[in-house]
Amino acid sequence: MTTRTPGSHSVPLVFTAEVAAAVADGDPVVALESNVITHGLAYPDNAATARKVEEAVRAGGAVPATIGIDGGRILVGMTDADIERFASTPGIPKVSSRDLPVVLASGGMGASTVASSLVAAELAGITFFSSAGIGGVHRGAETTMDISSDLIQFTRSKVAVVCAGAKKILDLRLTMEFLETHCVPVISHGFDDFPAFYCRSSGLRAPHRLDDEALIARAVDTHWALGNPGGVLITSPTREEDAIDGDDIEEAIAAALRGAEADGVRGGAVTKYVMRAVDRATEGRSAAANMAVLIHTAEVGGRLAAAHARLRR
Ligand code: PSU
Ligand code: MN
Repeated sequence: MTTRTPGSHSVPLVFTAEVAAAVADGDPVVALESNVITHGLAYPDNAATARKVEEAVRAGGAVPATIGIDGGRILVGMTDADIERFASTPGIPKVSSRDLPVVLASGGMGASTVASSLVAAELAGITFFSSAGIGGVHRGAETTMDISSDLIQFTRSKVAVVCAGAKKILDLRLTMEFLETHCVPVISHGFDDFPAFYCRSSGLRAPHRLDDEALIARAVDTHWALGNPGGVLITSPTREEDAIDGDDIEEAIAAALRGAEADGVRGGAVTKYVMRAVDRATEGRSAAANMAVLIHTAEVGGRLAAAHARLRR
């Protein structure tokens, strides 16, 4: 299937039959990124996790559509063989929004970040996306200017984003400020604070709390009815029993950031470097929490997409 965009260049989208049918019927669909598969975890844990995340979206009541770039086309929904290939092929590049045109024109495989997955979801007619941890404003951004394009993409793609906040490796206070400045609504689902991935709280109060899923779905629609071009960020904290205490990992994060600086790691490589270093420092304790938050977020994404689809029935 191919969509036409202004300028008449076509962006080839390849839907799985299930996702195509769900989109056509107005059934709930949740888009998922693939960078977390290729860069977040090692094989074969990444393949197993990607499958569990898809199952969690289904448990929430929606159809999962994992996004990836393959041979100059955007995959909208992956088959099991696709997931296996993305999980086990070394060296698949991380593709954010600005990389999309180049990677699509050149062919080859690419792993979609939150930002590029949102571009794909909007083209595909999918209104919900879920990922446990979004990119944000990095610590030290006042000198490095390292701000994830995920945040910019929220202002451009009409897709609701469900997440468990962002990791504490970032500057979450500046991340919240950035979202406010750029008019991105942030709704915390059933919790007072903005969460921090596998830590339940970032220590920052969320600007809005809504506990009712139908109400959240209405707020998303109202954002678009107001003529806004972008999305809404909806956060849900990981479950209490799966969470890691924020103070416990602060030291590991600080050490990892010093390591990145000392090793001259810059730009897009910082996120992966720091995440891996924190995982090592917490001796795999974060790995279980990591898996739990990915699954939790996917299920909440499925439920919210289903609540949103019910508004139209
Ligand atoms: N945050 C996480 N885990 C991740 C990422 C972010 O807790 O794996 C990944 C996502 O794919 C996100 C990307 O879209 O990193 C952001 O990278 P950058 O900061 O380079 O924009
Ligand atoms: Mn960056």
